[in-house]
Amino acid sequence: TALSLGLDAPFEIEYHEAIDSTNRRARELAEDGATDTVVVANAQTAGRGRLNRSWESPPGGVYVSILSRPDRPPAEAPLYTLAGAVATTRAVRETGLDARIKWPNDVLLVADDTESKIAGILTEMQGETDRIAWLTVGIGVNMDDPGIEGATGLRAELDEHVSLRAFVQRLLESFEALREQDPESILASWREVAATLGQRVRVETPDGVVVGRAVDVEPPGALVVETNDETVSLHAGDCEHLRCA
Ligand code: BT5
Repeated sequence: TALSLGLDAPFEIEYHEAIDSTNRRARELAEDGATDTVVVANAQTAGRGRLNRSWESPPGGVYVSILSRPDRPPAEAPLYTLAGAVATTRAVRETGLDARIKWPNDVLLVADDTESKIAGILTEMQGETDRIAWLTVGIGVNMDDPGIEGATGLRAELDEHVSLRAFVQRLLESFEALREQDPESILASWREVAATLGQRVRVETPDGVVVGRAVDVEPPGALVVETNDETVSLHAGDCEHLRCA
């Protein structure tokens, strides 16, 4: 129940001490007809990343899945990933850390020449022909260092204690405010906290590898990259920031 975290939100809150995956549970709730529900867990035993990858989810981290039924076309689903990433980045920045977004779904801490992943977003949805039937934005934020190369956690970075409850509360409020906004405002907020824009990038897309300079993000969340001879819009892929290039 919401009482387990004492959260105050315009959603139904379902809390689990441990669960396989909050996104898996949100899908189950959606298939049972639920909406506007947030599944929160203290630990996951089978946390999911994109493309069948896994998400390390030790106890004490933030594992949240927000289920809703936005009245928008399925093609706009990527906007919710961007909104989830902006909300997460804002919540992390409020603790004083310099968080930025790596397109499309990573939240990084940027210090000197190193980037460490502190959070990731996984959006899953069911589309109908002209509208989204249900959509889950899954957000994982590390509290402790998960012990993965290139990853870090809030408690590992901050000297003072971070209240999990207060953090999740801010995250939900921030997401709630963003998801009501029009696509252009979401993109504008995204640009403000992007790590990727202006960088030389190497993006592995389903159609091959693209190397160039990331110059913008455009609806519904595509990365615009200038290569040597053309400008391309990438709708999905794994992005790597290239240093010293
Ligand atoms: C993501 O995938 O970054 C999306 C992660 C979403 C997790 C949340 S937790 C709540 C909800 N319920 C779920 O079951 N999932 C969502 P991707 O971009 O594919 O990154 C996954 C890759 O990041 C892995 O292959 C590892 O290399 C790395 N990784 C795994 N666990 C990590 C962690 N805790 N912190 C940082 N990096 C991690």
